[in-house]
Amino acid sequence: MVPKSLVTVICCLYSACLGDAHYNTIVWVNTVEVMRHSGGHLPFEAEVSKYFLHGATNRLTVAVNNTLTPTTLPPGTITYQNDTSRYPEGYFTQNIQMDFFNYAGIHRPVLLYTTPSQYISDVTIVTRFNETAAYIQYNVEAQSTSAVVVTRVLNADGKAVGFEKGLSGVIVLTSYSLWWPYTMSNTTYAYLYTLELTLISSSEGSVIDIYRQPFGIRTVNVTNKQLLINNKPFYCLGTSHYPYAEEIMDEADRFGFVVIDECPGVGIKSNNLGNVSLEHHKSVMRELVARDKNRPSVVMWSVANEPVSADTNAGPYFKEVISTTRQADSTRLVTFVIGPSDYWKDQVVPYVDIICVNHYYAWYSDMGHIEVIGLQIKQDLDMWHKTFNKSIILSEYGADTISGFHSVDYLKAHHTVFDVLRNDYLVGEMVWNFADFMTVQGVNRPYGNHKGIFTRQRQPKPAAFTIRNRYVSLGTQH
Ligand code: BDP
Repeated sequence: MVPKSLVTVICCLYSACLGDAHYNTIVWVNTVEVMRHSGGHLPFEAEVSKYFLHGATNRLTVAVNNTLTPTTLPPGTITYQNDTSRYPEGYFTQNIQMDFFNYAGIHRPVLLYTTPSQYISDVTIVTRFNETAAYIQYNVEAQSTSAVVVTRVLNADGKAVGFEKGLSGVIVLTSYSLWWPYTMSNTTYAYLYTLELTLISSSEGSVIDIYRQPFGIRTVNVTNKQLLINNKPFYCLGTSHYPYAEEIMDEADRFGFVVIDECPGVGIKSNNLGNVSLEHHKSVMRELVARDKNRPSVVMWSVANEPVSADTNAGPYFKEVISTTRQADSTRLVTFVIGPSDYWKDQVVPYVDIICVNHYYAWYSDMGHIEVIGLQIKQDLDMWHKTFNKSIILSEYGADTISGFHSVDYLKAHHTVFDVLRNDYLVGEMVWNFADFMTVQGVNRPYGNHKGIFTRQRQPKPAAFTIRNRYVSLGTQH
C-alpha cells in the first residue's frame, strides 16, 4: 500500500463491491437502494458515498433471488402444478438446465472500499514481444479532469524497469522475462510484472491516487494443429468451467495455471436463443472480460458450455456473442464447448478459434464398453478436425466413480487415443471433474455428480493417482 503521507486525499468516495451474488440482486445502503445486478459468478459494484452516514453505524442489505428463467445464464424454467388432486396448492418446480446445485446467496467476498475523489478507475494492458524487445501497451481510465498519469513498470523484485507518461502509451523493455505456464521441467514460470500508475495533480504536483496492476508478458495464438503460448506449442491439462473467484484467478496468474475463462452459460436450449437472452449474454461476456482482461493466465474466453449449437438460431446468436467478446478483447482466443451437436450440422464452430468438445463414450453411450472409447473418440474428433480444420481440446471426459472403486482403465483407454491425436491436432485433454459436487436430484445423480477424481471432501480416488502420473509424464515432456 502507499504510505499515507504520500497521498493527498482531498475527500473519499466509498464503493460497495460484491464478488458474486446469485442471481438477481438488489443492494441497499441503510434505506436507499444503490444497485441491482443480474447474473451469478461475477462481481458488481456501485459508488455509495452519498448514502453513508459518517460517524454512525451503516447497514448494507442484500436481497438475492436465485430463480432461473429462460433468459438467465444458465437458463431455467418454472413449472406450475395446478392439479390440486396431485400436488399441494401453489406448487411449482424449477427445472434448471445445468447439473450443479442452484445455490442462492452471496457466494464471494463483499468489500467496502474507498478511493480519492479523483482516481484511476481502470487500466487495460496488452503485451507483445519479438527477439529484441517486449512492448507493454496500456490504456488508463481516470476519473479526473486535470491530473496526469505517470506509469512505471516494476519487475518481480519491485525494481522500476520502464517509464511513461499519459493516459495511454507503449513501454518498451529491451530486457524482459516472459510469463510461462507452469510445467514440471520449467523453473522460470509465471513471471509477473506490476504496472504502477500514479495520478498526479497538474496544478499542485501532489500524488492523488496510485494503482498497481500485476501483468505478465505473453502471447497466445492458434493454428489448425497447435495452441501457441509465447509461440511455443502448449498442451492443456486440467478441468474447468464457469468463472472462478478472483482469488483463484490471482493464484492462476501467480502459479502459471492456464485458464479458459467461461461464462456460466451452460445448457442453452432453442427457447433460450431470443433477443433478451442475447443482450444479457453479451453483457455477461463484457463483465467477464472486464474482470479478467489483464490476467496472463487467461488465454481463451468460452461463451457457453454445451448449448444447442446445431440449432439454426444458434448460428446468428453465437456469432453476435462471439463478436462482442472479440470487441471487448481481441488478444485472446474465443471458443464454446460442444455438447449436443454433430460435426455435420454445427452452426457455431465456424465462428470460434479452437474447437472444445465433451465426450463420454462408454459412459453415457455404450455404458461400460471401454474397448470402444479409442475408436469412437478418434472417429469423431478426426471428423470435427477434417470439417473445420481447427485445433481441438477434448474439454470433458470421465466417469462417475464411488470412492474406492476403480475407473482407471476407463481413463487409460482415453489416454491411449489422446497420445495418438496429440501428435496431430489435439491440443488438450481435461478430465471431468476435479472433485465430486452437488447437483439437482436425478436418477443419474445419486447425491450429486461423482465424476470427481477427488471426493467432495477432497480425498483422492484411484483416478487421482492415474491423472497425476499422466500429468507428471506429460509435464516433463514440455
Ligand atoms: C457435461 C457438463 C457438466 C456435467 C457433465 C456430466 O458440461 O457440467 O457435469 O456433463 O454429465 O455435459 O457429468
